[in-house]
Formats: sequence, structure tokens, C-alpha cells
Amino acid sequence: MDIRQALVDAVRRADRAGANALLEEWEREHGHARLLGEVLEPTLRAIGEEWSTADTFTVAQVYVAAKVAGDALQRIAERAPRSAAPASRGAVIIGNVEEDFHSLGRRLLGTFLSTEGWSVRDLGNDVPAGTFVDEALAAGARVIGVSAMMLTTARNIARVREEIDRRGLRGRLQLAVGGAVFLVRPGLVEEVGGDGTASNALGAAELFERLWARSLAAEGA
Ligand code: B12
Repeated sequence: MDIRQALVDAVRRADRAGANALLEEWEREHGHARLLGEVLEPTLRAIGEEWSTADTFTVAQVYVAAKVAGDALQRIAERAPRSAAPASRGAVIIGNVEEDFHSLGRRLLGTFLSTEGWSVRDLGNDVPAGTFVDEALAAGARVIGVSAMMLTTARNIARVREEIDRRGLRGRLQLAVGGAVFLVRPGLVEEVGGDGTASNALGAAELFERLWARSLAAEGA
């Protein structure tokens, strides 16, 4: 069985339960760790491509795809081996940048960071630049993680960069950026003023740790 094709077919039928059953069966055979890279990400990318070019998916079907991916990724997060991290590594802020409503990747990011011991404050979708910085200061966070899935919205991250710099917090507040558009646009991290990125939630904990250390070093702490 071609799992990706079977998943696309279930999504077309808006069959969330059927899609989940297929994925759980695949996970039992191949392990949940491979699901993200080998099944979910390529299938969502393919659905996104077809949606934008051939218009053969409706928004409702794409929503179903996101729900199914969210269900599966939640299972992956629950089963991921916990690191030997201390109970709390500190507070971090995450959110989708202004005008971006692609919540799935961000929620995953939050789940994985929490698993690794970070105390995550998730501000949700469509977060104004100033709010990221206000909340980081209120929580004592050293890293802000901003998610954007589209080129247009990714460019709004530059406003978060400006807000950090305007308040004299460059170095003290580190700006992590991510979302699928960063994978296909080399140079975008630098263009929007990001301090670092990770291609998926599995790599985010290491990134946040590195940026946290950089913030401490910048303050001479
Ligand atoms: C599902 C989906 C939707 C759903 C979102 C549902 C939800 N609750 O999230 C809905 C239907 C709402 C939607 C709407 C739209 N979408 Co849409 N969508 C997608 C789709 C198919 C999958 C996205 C997804 O969930 N991926 C799975 C998650 C797990 O992956 P992820 O987000 O990349 O996150 C991972 C990593 O990137 C990383 N990560 C994410 N954030 C961060 C942050 C940090 C700090 C770090 C370190 C890492 C990190 O970790 C995550 C987990 O591993 C993509 C196609 C694609 N190529 O991805 C299009 C896509 C992103 N959408 C697109 C478009 C155009 C739109 C709309 C404008 C369509 C329209 N005309 O209305 C609207 C815009 C809404 C808005 N303003 O935000 C385009 C963007 C084109 C571009 N590059 O500019 C894409 C690429 C489709 C396409 N090929 O055209 N969409």
C-alpha cells in the first residue's frame, strides 16, 4: 500500500478516523519516528502544491489534512523519548507572526519544547510584534520562537526584529524563526532578522538551548 496516496484519498473523503487508522497501522510497522519525515510532511506538501496549482482540494479538505496531521503528531510527541533535561529549562515564548494562521506547526513546536523541559508560553496565531516582546519580558524569556508558513507573513517577522532592537534587547532576546517557507527560501532567516532556525519540531529544542546560551553570553551572565 502506498501510504501517502492512501492518506490523500482519506483526506479527499474527509475521513479523519480512517486516515488516523491508516497512520496508526503504518506507525506500528515502521515506528512513529519516521512518520513525520516520510509520510506527514511530504503528504502535506503535496496536498498544498495540488491545492495551489490544480485547485482540486477544498479548504475544508486541507483543514481535515491538518487535523489528521495534528492527531498523528500529538501521538509522536507523547511517545518521543524524554531527554534527561532538568524539569524546567526556563521560559520561552512562541506564536505565529501577524497575519499567519497556520497553527499546526507551532502547536507541535510547543509540545516538543515542553517535552524537553521548557516552560512554553504559546501566544497563538496572528501575534503583533510588540506582544511577543512584552510577553517575553513579562515571563523572563530569553528566546522568542516565531512561526510563519507563507512568504508574505514570514516578512512580518522583520517587525519583531525591529521591536527587539528598538527596545535595546538585541542579544538578550534571541529570535528563533521557522515554518515550511524557510526550507524553500535560502537566506530568508537572515532577511527577516532571525537568530536561528530548525527545520522541524524535533530540532527545535537544540536550537532553543543554543540561543538561550547565546543570550546569557550576550549579557555576560
Ligand atoms: C494545512 C495548511 C493550511 C490550513 C492550516 C490549518 C492549521 N490549523 O494549521 C489552512 C486551511 C487554514 C490554510 C490556510 C491558508 N494557506 Co495554507 N497550507 C497548509 C499546508 C497544506 C500544510 C501546513 C502544515 O500544517 N504543515 C505541517 C506542519 C507540522 O509543518 P510546519 O507548519 O512546517 O511546521 C513544522 C516546521 O516548519 C517547524 N516550525 C514551524 N514553526 C516553527 C517556528 C520555529 C521557531 C521553529 C524553530 C520551527 C518551526 O516545526 C513544525 C513541526 O515539525 C501548507 C503546505 C506546506 N507546504 O506545508 C499550505 C500553505 C502553507 N498554505 C498556503 C496558503 C497560500 C494559504 C492561504 C493563503 C490559502 C488561502 N487562499 O486562503 C491561507 C492563509 C491563512 C493564513 N493567513 O495563515 C501556501 C503558502 C505559500 C507561500 N509559501 O507563501 C502553502 C505552502 C500551500 C501552497 N503550496 O500554496 N493552510
